[in-house]
Amino acid sequence: MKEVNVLVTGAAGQIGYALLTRLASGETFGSDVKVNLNLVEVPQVVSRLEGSRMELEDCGFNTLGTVKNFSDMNEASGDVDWALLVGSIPRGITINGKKIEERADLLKINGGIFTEQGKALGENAKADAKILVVGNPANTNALIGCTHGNNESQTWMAMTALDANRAKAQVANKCNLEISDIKKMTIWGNHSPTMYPDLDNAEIKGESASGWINDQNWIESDFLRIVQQRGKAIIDARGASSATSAANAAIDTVKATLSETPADDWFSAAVLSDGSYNVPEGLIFGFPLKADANGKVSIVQDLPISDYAQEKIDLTTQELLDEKNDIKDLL
Ligand code: NAX
Repeated sequence: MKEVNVLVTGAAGQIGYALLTRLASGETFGSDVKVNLNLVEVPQVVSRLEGSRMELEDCGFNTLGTVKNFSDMNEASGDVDWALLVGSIPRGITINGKKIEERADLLKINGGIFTEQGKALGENAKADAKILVVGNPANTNALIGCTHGNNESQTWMAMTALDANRAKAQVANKCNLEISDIKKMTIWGNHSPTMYPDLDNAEIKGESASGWINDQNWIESDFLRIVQQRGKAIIDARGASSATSAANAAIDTVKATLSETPADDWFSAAVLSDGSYNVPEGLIFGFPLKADANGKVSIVQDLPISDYAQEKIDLTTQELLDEKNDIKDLL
């Protein structure tokens, strides 16, 4: 059997819990691939991972390989093909007597984590490793990790697939469509309420989604607001943040890069900007992406951007520039 080595940080958290079985079951990498899991947690809770390891064993998956628990990224990151960086310090936690509420503080604390994780992955993970950052603030955490990884053959992404899935679900509900009728959903920019889900370039049965929907008022008010605020709505309803849908989106992102993207579709994630669409170079920015047969990810070029869309893209660009400025001493 072939093997794939997958590292997951924050593995004892709620997204981690929802993610592990789906990574190990054969659903993600295929029924002919053994999945070796390196689970990483902070020292205080690393012992909980033993419970996750036992549960994985009890699932009886043919495709489950080794499961190892770590609190040290250098030890965990050796020969890794995939790293799913889910662990981060949430807003509202109290550290050294101070409640962390400000974005700048949150960015700096997580920046320290992603500096170390980036270095470890750059030095120890495989040359063609892919790294998906889920932990928030995901784009800027990925920028810090990618900078310190300093390994150009590795691919860093921040997750926006959950936002893309949320956008598709809203359109499907509105138009009474199957999810599979909706293709080419792009989330431009930051994984934050400034993200811009693009219905002009999304397609429904081969036509522009905004043309098909033909209700600009719904698109600019209800749709945009619901997608941008969906994370908060789930916290309000559930008393906890999205976990199943976040884990699902991480699996979707991994799968999207395992084979060539179909000609009539693309996928959404944030990658290092190369200046495409006039986004400043050196931001981790949500773009429309395609993977080739070798899993190489590239940005879909030459999409039309309306004045309205450009305004929204400028807003999310500015937020990412501000975040980058907040952590400039970590780069
Ligand atoms: P939990 O608080 O349940 O779990 C986080 C886990 O990370 C904890 O077990 C913690 O011990 C661990 N951790 C913290 N620092 C670590 C480090 N340095 N190394 C290894 N592990 C570490 O949070 P959960 O609900 O699982 O969410 C995880 C992250 O995903 C949060 O930052 C959250 O904001 C983010 N999200 C990102 C989404 C996206 O679309 N990009 C959507 C869902 C989610 O909100």
